[in-house]
Amino acid sequence: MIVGITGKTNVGKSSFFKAATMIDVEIGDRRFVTINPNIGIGYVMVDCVCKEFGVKCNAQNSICKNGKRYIPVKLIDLAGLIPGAHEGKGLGNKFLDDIRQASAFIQIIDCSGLTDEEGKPTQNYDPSFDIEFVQNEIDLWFADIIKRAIGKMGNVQSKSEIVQLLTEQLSGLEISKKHIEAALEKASITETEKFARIVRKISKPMLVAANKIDLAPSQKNFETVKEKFKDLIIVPTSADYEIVLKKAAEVGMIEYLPGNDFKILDPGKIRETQAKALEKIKGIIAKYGSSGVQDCLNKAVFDLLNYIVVYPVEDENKLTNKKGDVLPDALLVPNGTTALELAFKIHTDIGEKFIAAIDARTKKRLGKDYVLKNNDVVRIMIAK
Ligand SMILES: Nc1nc2c(ncn2[C@@H]2O[C@H](COP(=O)(O)OP(=O)(O)OP(=O)(O)O)[C@@H](O)[C@H]2O)c(=O)[nH]1
Ligand SMILES: [Mg+2]
Repeated sequence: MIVGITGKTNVGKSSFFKAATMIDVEIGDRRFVTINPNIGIGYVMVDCVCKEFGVKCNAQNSICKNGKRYIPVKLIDLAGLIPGAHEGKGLGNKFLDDIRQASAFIQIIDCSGLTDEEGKPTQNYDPSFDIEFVQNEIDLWFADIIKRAIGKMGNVQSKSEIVQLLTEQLSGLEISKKHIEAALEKASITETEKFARIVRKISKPMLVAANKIDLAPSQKNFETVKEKFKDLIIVPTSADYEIVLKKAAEVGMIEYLPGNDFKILDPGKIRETQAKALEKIKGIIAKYGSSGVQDCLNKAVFDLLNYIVVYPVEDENKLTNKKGDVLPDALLVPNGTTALELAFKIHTDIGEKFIAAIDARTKKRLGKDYVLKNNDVVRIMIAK
């Protein structure tokens, strides 16, 4: 699963990426700074089950801090778009090719309205337009690919053949048979653009990060955008503030767990300019709950993609792996994953030797078709 960070040029995509991954990528107040995509690891945050079980974790594949589990998610920071990108304008098609791998998008908008549709400085610009044009560019690019795929299909008639051939042709776009079947319920392939739009929405859902929320005009625009796009998840963010907070935490100036408020550790040691900057950030957190970056990642994985968290262990009583690490791994799996599918996800060998799973809470035996629930802690029993 890869979450793509997309949007118009000069809106803060790379800043958001840096805020989420702390990888020092190039950021600049001009257009088309990013050309080749940046790939890195961000984290979703959940309440760890360690609290409920009253144990102390030795997290291995993830991080557990103060009862919060931070689970890795791959992120890709993409080159910026302008209207006409699908026809090659700006960085155009090259960019669009890089989005193939994304399973969901976080579309960053500049909520301040201080950049125009091409990412140049302006005033009083309506960021709603960006939400529309960016989706549109991606959908039109999808439509082009689907048109080409249909062209190659020749004279097929039956629905199952259409599904089969489209699945083959579009597999490189991370579009599955299920996605195609669901889209065909709503549109036929003769209405290519409509079909493309639907299949994109199903296969690569999108939420919006209303970024630069720290700038004064953003607050009014945020309300307008929310009102206009009631069917979209829209999260106010300040990528800039999140970077500042993570850096301040790194040097020990503040205590900060991403997604939460922060605490100044030694107010006597802080310079006045720093105190003022932190105070401004406090104001935004008071108003919106957080810097929003963590919230976006969580919503992308849990709301758009509908994933859940499960904790496989090798000893259901001690909740450990073979080495004795307590609750070592927190895995993200799609809602609907069965015990057997989890076993295969851990290792093909474990899948092949699967006998049953044991629920660590109830100690009950779970069959191969048991559908996992969020926060399940399970041991997989395998044949010797
Ligand atoms: N005030 C404010 N400025 C921000 C925020 N996020 C990004 N910026 C600024 O916006 C400008 C563009 O940031 P980038 O992260 O390079 O934007 P981008 O979308 O990756 O741009 P391209 O790669 O050129 O398409 C920089 O000057 C950033 O400092 C934010 O949350 N608040
Ligand atoms: Mg960039």
